[in-house]
Amino acid sequence: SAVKSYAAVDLGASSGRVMVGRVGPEGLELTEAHRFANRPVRTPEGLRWDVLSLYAGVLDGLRAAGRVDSVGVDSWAVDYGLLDADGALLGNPVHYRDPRTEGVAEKVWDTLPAQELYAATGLQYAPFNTLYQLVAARGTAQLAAARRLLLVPDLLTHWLTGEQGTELTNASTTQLIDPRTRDWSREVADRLGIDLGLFPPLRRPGDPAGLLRPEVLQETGLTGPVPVTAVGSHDTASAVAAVPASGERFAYICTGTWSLAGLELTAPVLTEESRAANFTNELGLDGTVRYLRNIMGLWLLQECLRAWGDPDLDGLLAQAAGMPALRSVVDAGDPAFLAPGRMPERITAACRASGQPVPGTPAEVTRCILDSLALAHRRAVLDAQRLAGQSVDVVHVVGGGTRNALLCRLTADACGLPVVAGPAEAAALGNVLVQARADGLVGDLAGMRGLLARTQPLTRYEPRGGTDAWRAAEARLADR
Ligand code: ADP
Ligand code: LRH
Repeated sequence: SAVKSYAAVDLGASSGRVMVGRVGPEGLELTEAHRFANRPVRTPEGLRWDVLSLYAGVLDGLRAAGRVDSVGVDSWAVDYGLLDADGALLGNPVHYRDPRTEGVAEKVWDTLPAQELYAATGLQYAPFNTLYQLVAARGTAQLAAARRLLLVPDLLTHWLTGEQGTELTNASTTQLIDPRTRDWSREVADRLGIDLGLFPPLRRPGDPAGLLRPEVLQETGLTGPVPVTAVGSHDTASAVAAVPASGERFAYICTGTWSLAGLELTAPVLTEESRAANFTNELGLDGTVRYLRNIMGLWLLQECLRAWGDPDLDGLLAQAAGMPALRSVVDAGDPAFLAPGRMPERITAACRASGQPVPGTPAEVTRCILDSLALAHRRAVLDAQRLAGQSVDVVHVVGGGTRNALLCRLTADACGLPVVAGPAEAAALGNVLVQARADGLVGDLAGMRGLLARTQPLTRYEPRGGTDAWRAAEARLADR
C-alpha cells in the first residue's frame, strides 16, 4: 500500500516508548506500540542508567510494532556508553544527574576560559555536558580501557545494527562541536586532552545507519531487511523538528522532564551576553540552530510526586488551578534543583530563603512549581528574542507537559502571547518524519511542520492579559 510505517524509539528521562508512525496520502497517524519506565539505579559507584532494561524495552516495542519500513532512535542528550577493544560495554552509562561532575567545570575553565569555550562551541554551561563528564572520568580504569564512545541513541542503534556512528544533533550537546562548521572542535578537544578518536564518524539526520541484525529480527519477529535511519537523535532536536509552526515568528518550549525554551535560528549566537544569559546553540535539522535555555521542567513536580508517594496528578492539578497565582516562586533555572531527592523540602526552603510565603500542602507546592516554570518560560522566551534580535508572536509548547493544561495556560499568561499546545509526542513525530523524508515521502522542514499542523490535535491558549504580576514576580526573584 501507499501507507508506510516507521518505528520511532524515543527514550526520555522518565519513560521510553516505541511509537509507530503511519505516513501516507491520508496524512500522519501515530500510535504507541510500547511504553516502559526509565528507572535510573543508584549503585555503589553512583547514579547509573539501566541501559539493558531500556534495550529490552526497545526490543519489546519493536516486537509489538509489527511490520515497519524503518526504525529510528532518539534519546536524552549528553550521556554515553564506553566500549572496550572487543566492543563490549564498559559498565552502565553514568546518569547526567550523578554528582561526579561537581566542581569539574571550574577546573576546565583554568585551562580553557569559559568565554573561549562558549565562543568555540556555543554551548551553555551545564555541569553534565559530555566534555565535563569526560574530564571527570579522566584517570579512571574504565576510560583508560575505552576504545569507543557511543552516545546513548548511537549505542542502542549499534546494538540494533552492529554499525557505529555519532549523530550530529546529539553530538552538538557534547560541547565538542563547533556550531559554525557543524564539525568537531579539534582545538577544544586537544586543549583538554580529550581523544576525539573515541567517537565514530559523524552522521546526519536522514543518513542510513544500518540494518537490524539477524538476531534482532529473530527476537522481534520482524522480517528483514529492516533499515535503521539516523534521525535527530537528540530528543529535543526531534521535538523541535515537530513543532507545528506555520511561519517563522515562533518560540518553542519542549516540556517534559526538562523545559527547553527558545528559538530556531539559521546561525549561532556566540556573544558574551548570550553566554552570560546561559543560552545554548545546539544543532537542529537542515542547518538550523536550536537557540534555547534549559529550565528544570516537570522534573520538579516528578520528584515531589515521588516524595509524596505518587498521589493522583489530576486531582492535585485541579486543586492547584483554584489557587491564587504567584504567591511564591522559585528560580526554575537553578542547578541547585538538578540532583534527585527531598524536592518538596528544597522548594519550600527556597521560598523561605527569599522571604516569600512558604507553600505547605502538596497542592500549594504544585502551584508554586507551575508558576515558577511559567515564569522561567517567560524569561527564556523574552531573553531569546532580545539576544537573537528576532521577535515572535506565538509560543509553541510540545512534549508531555502539553497534557498539563494549567502549565500551558500559565505559560500563555506569563509570556503575554498565545500558546499553541501539542503534539505531546513531538520527539517521536520528529523521529518518524525524518525517516519518512529519507524515504522520499515528505519534503523540507516547513513541509513536515505543515503536515503536523494539519493532522495533529492542537490546543490554543490565549493570554488572559496583565503581565504586570509576572513582571513583579520576576523582580521578586531577581532581588533576593
Ligand atoms: P520525558 O520525555 O522527559 O521523559 P515527557 O515528554 O514524556 O518527558 O513528559 C513527561 C511529563 O509530562 C511528566 O513528568 C508529567 O509532568 C507530564 N504529563 C504526562 N501525562 C500527563 C497528564 N495526563 N497530565 C498532566 N501532566 C502529564
Ligand atoms: C531532554 C534533554 C535535554 C538535555 C537533557 C540532558 O530530554 O535531552 O535537551 O539538555 O535531556
